[in-house]
Amino acid sequence: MFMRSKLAFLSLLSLVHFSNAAVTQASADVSPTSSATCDSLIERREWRTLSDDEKSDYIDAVLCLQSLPPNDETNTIAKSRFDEFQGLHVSSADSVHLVGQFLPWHRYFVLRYETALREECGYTGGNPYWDWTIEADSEDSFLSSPVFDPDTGFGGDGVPGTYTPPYNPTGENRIFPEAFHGCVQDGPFANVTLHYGPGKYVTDHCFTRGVNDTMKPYLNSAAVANATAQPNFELFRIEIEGEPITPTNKAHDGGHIMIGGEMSNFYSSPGDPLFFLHHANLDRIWRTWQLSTPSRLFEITGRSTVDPPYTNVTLDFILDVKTLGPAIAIRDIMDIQSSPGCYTYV
Ligand SMILES: *[C@@H]1O[C@H](CO)[C@@H](O)[C@H](O)[C@H]1NC(C)=O
Ligand SMILES: *[C@@H]1O[C@H](CO)[C@@H](O)[C@H](O)[C@H]1NC(C)=O
Ligand SMILES: *[C@@H]1O[C@H](CO)[C@@H](O)[C@H](O)[C@H]1NC(C)=O
Ligand SMILES: *[C@@H]1O[C@H](CO)[C@@H](O)[C@H](O)[C@H]1NC(C)=O
Ligand SMILES: [Cu+2]
Repeated sequence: MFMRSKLAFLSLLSLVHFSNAAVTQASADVSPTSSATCDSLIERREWRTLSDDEKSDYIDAVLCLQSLPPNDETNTIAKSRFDEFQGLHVSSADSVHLVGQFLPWHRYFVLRYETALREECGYTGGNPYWDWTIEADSEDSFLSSPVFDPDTGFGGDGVPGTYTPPYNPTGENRIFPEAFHGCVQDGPFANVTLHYGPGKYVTDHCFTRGVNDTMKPYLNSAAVANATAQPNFELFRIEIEGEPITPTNKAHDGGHIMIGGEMSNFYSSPGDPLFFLHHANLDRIWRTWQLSTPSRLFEITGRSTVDPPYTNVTLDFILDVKTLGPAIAIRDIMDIQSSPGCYTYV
C-alpha cells in the first residue's frame, strides 16, 4: 500500500487516427518514437482554476460514469463503468507499483478514464489535477482545499463511527484501519456504494476518507523540488513513489494517505474520484521532469516486476489495461503531446 507496511505496497482511444498523419518525428537522434501528432491538445487544469460550472461539469461526468453499466459483461463485481476502473487497479496493483512502469501505466490509466468521461459522458474538458503543494506549503489543513468542498468539490472527510474496515489479520489487503475515519456523508458522492475493496476484498461498502495533515512534509513544494532535481528516471520514480523503497512516505504514497480511507489502499484507491486528480498531478510533475533535459522525454528504466527474475523496462514494454482500452507500448505514452495522449498541463 501506501501506508507503512511490510514489503509494500487508461475506444480505441480516441486514437484519433489522423488520416495518414502518423508522422514520425524527423530528427533521428531524438526519435525513439513513431507517435502520431495531435490536431489539438486537451488542457488539464488545476482544480481551483475551474469555474463552478466547469467543476460541476466534471463531477457530473464522474457521476455519469458511476451510472453507466460496465462494458465487460463477464465482470460480475463491477456495477458501473467507474467500478471497472477501480477493478482494473485492484487486479493490476501488484504489477504496476514499485517498478519501472509505475508512472507510464498510471499515465495511461488516467488517460483512459479521461477518455471515458469525454466519449461516454459528454465531458469536454481535460481531467483536472490537484496541486496539493498549495495546501502543504500553507498553515491550513488539507481539508480547507476546494477539492473537499461539499457544494463545488468532491465532499469532505469521513464521518467517525460510520465505518469499520474488514479485519485483515494477514495484512495482504494492506488495510490500515486508522486511515478510515468513516463514510463520506456530504458532497456529490455521499451515497455511493463501492463494490471493490477495501483492498482485494469484494464488499458492498460506503465511500470512505480519512484526511490526514501529517503528510504535509511529503507534499510540499520542497518535496516536489527534490523529486524534479533527481538526475535519472529511476531516482526520480523512487523519489516520487515512496514506501517501502524509501524510508519515509513521498508525494505519491503521501497523497494517498493524506486523503485516506479507500484512497489509502494500495489496491482499491480509485474508488475515490480524487485518485484521478492526485495521479494527474504526479503525471504533471513527471512531465516537468521529462522536459527539464531533452534526453529525459524518452528516458525509461527500472525493474519490470517486484520479485525476481527481473527484466528491465524499456520503451517497448507493453502497458496492459485489459478491457479498458488497447494495450500500448510505453514509447507511445512518453510524450503526452502526441497520440494517444494529446493533452497538456496548464
Ligand atoms: C444521500 O441520501 C440522503 C438520504 O436518502 C439524501 O438526503 C441525500 O440527498 C443523498 N445525497 C446525494 C449526494 O445523493
Ligand atoms: C495519519 O497518518 C498516520 C500515519 O499513517 C497515522 O499514524 C495517524 O493515525 C493518522 N492520523 C489521522 C488523524 O488519521
Ligand atoms: C530532499 O532530499 C534530501 C536528500 O535526499 C533530504 O535530506 C531532504 O529531507 C529532502 N527534503 C524534502 C523536503 O523531501
Ligand atoms: C538490467 O539493467 C541492469 C542495470 O543496467 C543490469 O545490471 C542488468 O543485467 C539488466 N538485467 C537484464 C535482465 O537485462
Ligand atoms: Cu496505483
